[in-house]
Amino acid sequence: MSDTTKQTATPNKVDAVVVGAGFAGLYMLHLLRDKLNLNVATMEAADAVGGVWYWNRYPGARCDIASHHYSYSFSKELQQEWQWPEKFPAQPDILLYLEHVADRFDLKRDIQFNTRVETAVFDEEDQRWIVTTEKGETYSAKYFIPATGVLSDVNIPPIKGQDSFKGEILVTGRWPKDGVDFTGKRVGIIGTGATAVQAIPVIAEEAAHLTVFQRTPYFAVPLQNEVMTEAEDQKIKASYDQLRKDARDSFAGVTLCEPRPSALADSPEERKAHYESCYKEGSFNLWLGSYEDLLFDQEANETAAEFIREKIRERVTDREIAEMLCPREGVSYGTKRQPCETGYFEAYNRDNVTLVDIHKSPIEEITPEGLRTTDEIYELDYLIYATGFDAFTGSLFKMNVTGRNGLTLKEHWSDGPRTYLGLSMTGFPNLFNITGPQSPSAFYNFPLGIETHCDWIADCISYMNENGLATIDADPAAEEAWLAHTVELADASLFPQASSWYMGANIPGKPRVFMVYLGGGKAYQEAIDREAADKYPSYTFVRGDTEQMRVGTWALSS
Ligand code: NA7
Repeated sequence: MSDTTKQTATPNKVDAVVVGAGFAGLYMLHLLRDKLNLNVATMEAADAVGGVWYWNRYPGARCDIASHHYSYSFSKELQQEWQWPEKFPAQPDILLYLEHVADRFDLKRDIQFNTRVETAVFDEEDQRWIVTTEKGETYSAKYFIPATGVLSDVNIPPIKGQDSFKGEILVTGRWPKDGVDFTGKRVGIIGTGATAVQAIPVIAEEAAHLTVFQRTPYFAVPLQNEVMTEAEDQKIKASYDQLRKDARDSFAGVTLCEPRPSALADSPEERKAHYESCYKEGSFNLWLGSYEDLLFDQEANETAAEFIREKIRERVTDREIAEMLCPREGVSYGTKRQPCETGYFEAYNRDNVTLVDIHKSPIEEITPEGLRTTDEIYELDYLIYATGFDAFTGSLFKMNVTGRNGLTLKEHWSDGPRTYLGLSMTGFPNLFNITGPQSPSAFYNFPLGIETHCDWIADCISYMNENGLATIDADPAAEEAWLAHTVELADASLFPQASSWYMGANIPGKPRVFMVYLGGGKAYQEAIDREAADKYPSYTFVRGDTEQMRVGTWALSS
């Protein structure tokens, strides 16, 4: 238990506090303010909208889901008027889009920028959340809605000598707003996950020399990005309703190749042809659209793994480097998030790129001049940490969330996240998660997953306000059952094998548990719709003083 309540003067009273102004925060604010007529305070640590797309400005940053899918569906006008320049959106274009959305729906006037939430404590007496910010302001809110994203708390592993470096240390997830000029510079990068795979080929073009410090090789697959033609854009826009319907009916909220039943049932020739066509389609088609048993059967998985290793060997000219880039036999493909790449493997054919195996020769320390492994010293002007995130839980814990009876979220989740439907936690009334752990989350197209959650939350709040209800809290048995269900789904797959951020295994000391609901978007939507249609049978409501309630006029069905 902890006492994190700040004693302050009269708090600002609002209906809801939303934290974050990325895809989730913007849409949540829009719904609560403009559809339910609630008084909403939105806090954002950055000086502008964008969330993860504000912070991740590193060279080559791009979304691996196609532009027309990776966008809001709630406004048909917005869908039709926005023009995506490329098939897969680059970070600056996503940021422009979110700026446009914020302006178009007049959202900025209710966002407090440069404001970081420090504590959020449920006040039992008033049945409200008391939220404090680093600036010392206090808010009293009926609803507390973190929209902080799954990948926002950056992981910066402590390395001996870090502070002694005379060059500049850069972190991909906190990239300088004005960019960095690597011309003529010696650059080092730690990490070869999805972020580094995007950054490496771009930085290699600019830097005098790039040294890549790789601990684990990844099964990366081409993104297959291209310029969006006017004709293609118009064609998609003409059938947008169908595209969204198909996406919502799919596993991952985005239409991919139709997976065949089993990699082992096809002949080697059929399988190779199918893998080739998925590889050519790019993005997540090979990973999630090739075979249904790929992520559940080790032998099936190995056929895809070997197909990708062969591609790496074809694309990398130096035999030894090619083998260093190939995940070894027995390592499952796709149990860590599949990076999508553009010219990644070819970058290692350049004379100005060096690959260092830090699994074999670990980093010993950072020195004033560069980085020293057990084998060698590398002199550097810049050292980039592409070392990922404390995913799912990091940003929530940093807000020091405390529920009923002084129970902190950190304590409630000491063995890993436990939620009901990924939306609520027992003992944390009126707090709603958006695309957090135990929802389809990172296995679902985020903008659509965000809309699904925000619509459900807005509908629930509307129901509460119409019925004079003060609090909603998930029943412990429902939370327990949902936890068991998510674990059971994960255990049937190969995912728990990997030391991935899905498992919390990239952060030392974090409980090792798979954090995503693996039942797919459609099954998930049915589960949360049923809960709402049956009037929230797995929750307990407390009736409140109706004078304090505002009555929403909007419902999902309208
Ligand atoms: P990831 O996928 O977590 O990758 C982080 C990389 O950094 C990975 O290669 C790690 O090696 C490496 N790493 C992490 N800590 C260390 C230490 N201490 N020493 C050496 N190397 C280290 O993060 P990304 O930012 O690339 O991608 C995260 C998600 O963002 C991505 O999946 C997309 O959804 C968007 P490891 O594999 O752990 O051996």
